[in-house]
Amino acid sequence: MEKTLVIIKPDGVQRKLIGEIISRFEHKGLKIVGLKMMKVSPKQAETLYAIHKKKQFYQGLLKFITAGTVVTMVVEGIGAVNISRKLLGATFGADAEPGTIRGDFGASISYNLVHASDSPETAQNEIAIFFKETEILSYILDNLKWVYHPSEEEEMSS
Ligand code: FUP
Repeated sequence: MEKTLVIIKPDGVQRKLIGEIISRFEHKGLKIVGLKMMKVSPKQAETLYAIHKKKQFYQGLLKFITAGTVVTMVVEGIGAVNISRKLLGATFGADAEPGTIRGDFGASISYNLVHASDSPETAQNEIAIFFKETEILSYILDNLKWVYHPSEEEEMSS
């Protein structure tokens, strides 16, 4: 089953949006299989944002993600990566569509509340930055019977 990494960034925690943001993922039908509060270390931040190392905003990005408490989550579901990106909306709240997390709660052109991996491969690497295997749980949510059609069951139980 596809998994992705979601981070509620320091601005999301400070603005008391933890519950609201987690609800978006739960209500969509995705399953939270890993969850913790933490402070991102400089090393974790550098690994997470290695792809942006040459960008002019890189240092600011490191400063922002390490600036305060965050919530990290592993979110699971069929197409979890793609669905999570859609739930987030465009990169900055000022551009993001209403109905998305960034569109509903963000007005900034630099703070953007939440991170989600941009591909299944990236997701695997990013999950490993923040979670040990033993911190990712496998459990049944009975309501998934009403989230997915029976024809999707095989993927659901894999
Ligand atoms: P997203 O995938 O929507 O989170 O955004 P990107 O991967 O394009 O960028 C990663 C992070 O870099 C964003 F969360 C915000 C930051 N960023 C800037 O600060 N300035 C920019 O011009 C672009 C991105």
